[in-house]
Amino acid sequence: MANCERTFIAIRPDGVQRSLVGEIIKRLEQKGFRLVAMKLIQASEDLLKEHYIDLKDCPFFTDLVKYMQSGPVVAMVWEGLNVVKTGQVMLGETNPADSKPGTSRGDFWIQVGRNIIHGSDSMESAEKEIGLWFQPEELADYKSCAQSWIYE
Ligand code: DAT
Ligand code: MG
Repeated sequence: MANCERTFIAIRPDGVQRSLVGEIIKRLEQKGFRLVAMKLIQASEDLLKEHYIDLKDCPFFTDLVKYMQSGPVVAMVWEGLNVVKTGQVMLGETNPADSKPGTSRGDFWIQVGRNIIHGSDSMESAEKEIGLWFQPEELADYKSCAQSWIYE
């Protein structure tokens, strides 16, 4: 079902340190997406290298992995209609200058290497990333009572 699309969203170490966890979660909750899983985790180097494997040849790869290990991250799975695409729009662009006000990055971020939040860029990456960060039993199975007020 389209309403059951899932994405992986993580608040990165700078987002946690800057006390933006509540604000970012609030935006996703208020939009109407359903929270499926969440944990505060100090990610291992292996996990992060696998998570960013597509960027392994980029000059900033080592710094990126180091930065992601510099503190805990809040790893989450969110569910809803078009959540991958909409989640990315709500997060903002990779280039800080393109991130619009109203997006999490647009409102809270200045420089590319400290961009507070990660979101899956496709349904395939979402599936891969959810499997990487969560065990199947960590994904909560419940029905949101707001469902029929959010979807026709
Ligand atoms: P996004 O996080 O918007 O999906 P991405 O997947 O292309 O962007 O890159 C992952 C992260 O790598 C990004 O959040 C920050 C870092 N990064 C990307 N481009 C960079 C660059 N040119 N210099 C330094 N860090 C960069
Ligand atoms: Mg990306």
